[in-house]
Order: sequence, then C-alpha cells, then structure tokens
Amino acid sequence: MLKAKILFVGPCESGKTVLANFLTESSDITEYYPTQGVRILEFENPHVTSNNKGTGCEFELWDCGGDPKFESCWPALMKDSHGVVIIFNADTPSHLKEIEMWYSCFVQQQLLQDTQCLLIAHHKPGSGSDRGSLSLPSPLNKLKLVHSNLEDDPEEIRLEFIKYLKNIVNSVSESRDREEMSIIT
Ligand SMILES: Nc1nc2c(ncn2[C@@H]2O[C@H](COP(=O)(O)OP(=O)(O)OP(=O)(O)O)[C@@H](O)[C@H]2O)c(=O)[nH]1
Ligand SMILES: [Mg+2]
Repeated sequence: MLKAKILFVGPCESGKTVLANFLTESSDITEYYPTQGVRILEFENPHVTSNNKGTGCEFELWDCGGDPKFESCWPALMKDSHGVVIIFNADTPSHLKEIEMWYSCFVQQQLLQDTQCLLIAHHKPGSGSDRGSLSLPSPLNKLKLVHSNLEDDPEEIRLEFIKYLKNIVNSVSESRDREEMSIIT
C-alpha cells in the first residue's frame, strides 16, 4: 500500500486543526487550543486509490503548530513529506505576508513541486466571505487556491481536498514507478 505524508502549515489560529479534524472526520470544532508542535492523524479515503493497481493509500496528516517557537522542529516535520497544505485567513492582512514564509520554507527549500502544494483560504464564521478581492503576490499566485467555509458549504472543501489527495497519490506512485525502473535498467 502506498503511503503519503501531508503537512498542514500556516499562521496561528488560521484553522489548521479545525480543517484537519473535519477532513479526517476526527472530531468536532472546539475552543482554541494552540497545537503544540505537531499532531499526526492517520486516515484513508475510499475515493482515493493509486491509479493503476486500484489499491488504497495510507495518509498521514501532520497538523503542525503555527507558532514560530516551534521552528526548531520544522526540519523534522518537513522530512520526507509528499505534500504541503498552507492554511490562512484571507481577512487577516498579516497572513498574506506570513504564507510567503511558509511557502518558501516548506515548499521551495524542500524542492517540492507546486502541484504538491495547496493554499486554503479558510473563512471562519463571521469573517468576510468575500472571495473576489483576494490577489496573492508572486510566486503564490501560481499555486492552486481553494476556499473553505465549513458553515456555508462544507462539501466544497471536502471535494477539493480529495482532488488534491489524488494528485499527491499520482506523484507518489509515479516516483515509485521510476524507482522500480531505475533498479532494473
Ligand atoms: N465555528 C468555527 N470555528 C472555527 C472555524 N475555524 C476555526 N475556528 C475557531 O478558531 C479556533 C482556532 O482554529 P485552529 O484550527 O485551532 O487553529 P490552528 O491553525 O490549528 O492554530 P495553531 O495550532 O495555533 O497553529 C478554533 O479552535 C475554533 O474555535 C470554523 O470553521 N468554524
Ligand atoms: Mg492547531
């Protein structure tokens, strides 16, 4: 069975833990407890199988704490990751600056492809649900950006996340195929 490791990173209190729990059907929304370092959630998704063999994939979702005091843990978090999801609040101006740092550190320096990265603009209840005005600076504007609003349309982010998982599984299984080929040639 294929295995894939996916990180949830981004500024504090942006909704990483809430989304991680929702997408893995782990638990409901509670009051805010800052994630201390990391929390690892294991899950499988019946809609996501590796393309040619039809077998499933075991995912590890690493829900990382956004506080910079955990910076010394980052190398351990990034190691051998296959995907990075950056979660932020579009209505918090400081987040736009912060996500450039998360992208540079967790995607560019890890030499991950942009297709292995997903930006989620999370809309908390009561925050502006305006989507049109969000324009991201380069190089973030090349990335896939999706919106999540668990109150208005929870299925939208569920479906987008499944699409993203399928891309990740394809890239993991392609790199495994290449590895197999390189051994016999
Ligand atoms: N009702 C509701 N509350 C939300 C939603 N998203 C975030 N919140 C609230 O915002 C708080 C912070 O969200 P978290 O997901 O814990 O934030 P985080 O990004 O994991 O923060 P760190 O772990 O400190 O990096 C939650 O505890 C909720 O109270 C949402 O979609 N609906
Ligand atoms: Mg958290």
